[in-house]
Amino acid sequence: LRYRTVYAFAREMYPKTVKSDISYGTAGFRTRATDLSYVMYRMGLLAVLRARYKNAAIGVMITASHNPEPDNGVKLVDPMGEMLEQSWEKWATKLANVTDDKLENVMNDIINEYKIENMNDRPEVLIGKDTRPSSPSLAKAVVDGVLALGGKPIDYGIVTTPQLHYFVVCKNTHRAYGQPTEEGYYKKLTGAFKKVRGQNFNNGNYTNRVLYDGANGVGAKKVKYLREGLEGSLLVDMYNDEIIGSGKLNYLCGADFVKSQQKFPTGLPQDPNLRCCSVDGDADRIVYYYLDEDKKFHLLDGDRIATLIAGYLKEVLEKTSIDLNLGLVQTAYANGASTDYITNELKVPVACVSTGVKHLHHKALEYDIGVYFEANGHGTVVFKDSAKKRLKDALQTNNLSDEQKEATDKLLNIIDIINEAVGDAISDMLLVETILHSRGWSIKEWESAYADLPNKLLKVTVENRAVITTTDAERKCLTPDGLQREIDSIVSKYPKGRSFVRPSGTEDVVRVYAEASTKQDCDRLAAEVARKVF
Ligand code: 16G
Ligand code: ZN
Repeated sequence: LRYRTVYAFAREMYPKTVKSDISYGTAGFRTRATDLSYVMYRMGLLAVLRARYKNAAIGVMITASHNPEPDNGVKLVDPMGEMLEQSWEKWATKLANVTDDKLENVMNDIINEYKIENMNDRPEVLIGKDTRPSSPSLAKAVVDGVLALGGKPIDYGIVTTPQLHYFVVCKNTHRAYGQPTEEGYYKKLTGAFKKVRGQNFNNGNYTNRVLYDGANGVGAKKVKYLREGLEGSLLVDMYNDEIIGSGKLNYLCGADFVKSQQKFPTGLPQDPNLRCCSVDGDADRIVYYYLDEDKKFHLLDGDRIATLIAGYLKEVLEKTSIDLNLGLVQTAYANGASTDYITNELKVPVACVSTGVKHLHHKALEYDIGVYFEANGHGTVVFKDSAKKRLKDALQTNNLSDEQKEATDKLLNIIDIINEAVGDAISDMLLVETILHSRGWSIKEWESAYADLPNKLLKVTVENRAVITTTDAERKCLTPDGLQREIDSIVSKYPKGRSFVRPSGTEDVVRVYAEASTKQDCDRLAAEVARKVF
């Protein structure tokens, strides 16, 4: 009987109103909020199937991240906090696009394909949403889908994407990772942060005040709670915190605006040399920046954060008695100067993978300690369980020198500042602040490690972007025939030139990236390559 209701309910309450297909891309489904109700209901169904198949709690996050306020989206979170496994993406796409009368068939196809037999189980589905005005009704659609199929929805209300990932991991590790509540999340992060910082809130050229651009979204709402727990150890000055219904979400502010426009956001005081950071609309990305005495804008993006973290972890690690391998994962968008610096100065191995968090995360898991960041500010650090165990065991042995003991203890606390489940703007901010404090660095000193090569990102609209296929972590084109040869010959004319093209996974465009030793060369290189793509 319940089964009949599932599909009757779908037809009545959440009919498929949109004819055109959508696809589950690198960031799940994302489109205009008004076109998403039936998709949400269906993702509620899919989450229950996935949870039954994995015998674990699954997450559903409703957000369109840095997109404008009228958009929304949805992504599923796997049991250990990863993005939905790739082989299920095609089922998500099928389920979203099938007509109402065939919905039952696709559901049965999934049940058969994965031999899901425990259809009477009542697994938990954790649901979170961002601050968009459309999010509550879309969350209700997910809840209805979960209930219709007999799952147990747990509505976390408005949370950041990384908070939801954290809750899912807590649930599935039986709280070994932390308490699956917001309070548990803040306590874990701030507790570890305060321990590492100690009683001296300032150090050298580091001052414990940061200007924080909340993008008028969930990242603003949540930092208010965090601040209380920090108890003055870090002063977070909040800007752009008009939240629900202001229409200002991500508008002229937020991490995506700052990174892609390479501009200072609206709403923050423009005093020189103040350390500023911006998060995006679901608080899974962060970038730092400042204005100098001449009002020149300086950006410290994901590449900078990655190098700061990797350099520091390497140093702390060397002071422990334990030999763990540390690696850094980037994408082709990482500035060439950062890659040179990591390889030649830090001497940390670097891997390059395709765009998208799941690729970076997956690769980072190959190291004992894997740091990964996209240039856009999404990233985190992952530690192998065996690595954590070795650190903990070492601390128990009592045969460490004081220095080794201190370093091991510090590293273990640092692990607790980090949200290993996924890139987390709030946790990344605490980590950056911890490192700058420990080094006694101002933002300028952090920046002085290396000089970014001038770089440019262009969008080119073509009839069919799928004709471009790539290899070698998207750094080389396979098709159309001859394109790569042309790019190679253009690039060879420019000192320190590098350029690649790839079809976007989130927009109907081809992206062209270029960098070169001067701004003028870089602009020319980008334009020349873009012309070949047309
Ligand atoms: C998605 C990805 C992000 C990537 C971006 C690239 C996730 C959760 N998000 O937003 O990591 O940088 O896509 O977009 O994987 P593009 O394919 O349009 O360049
Ligand atoms: Zn985001």
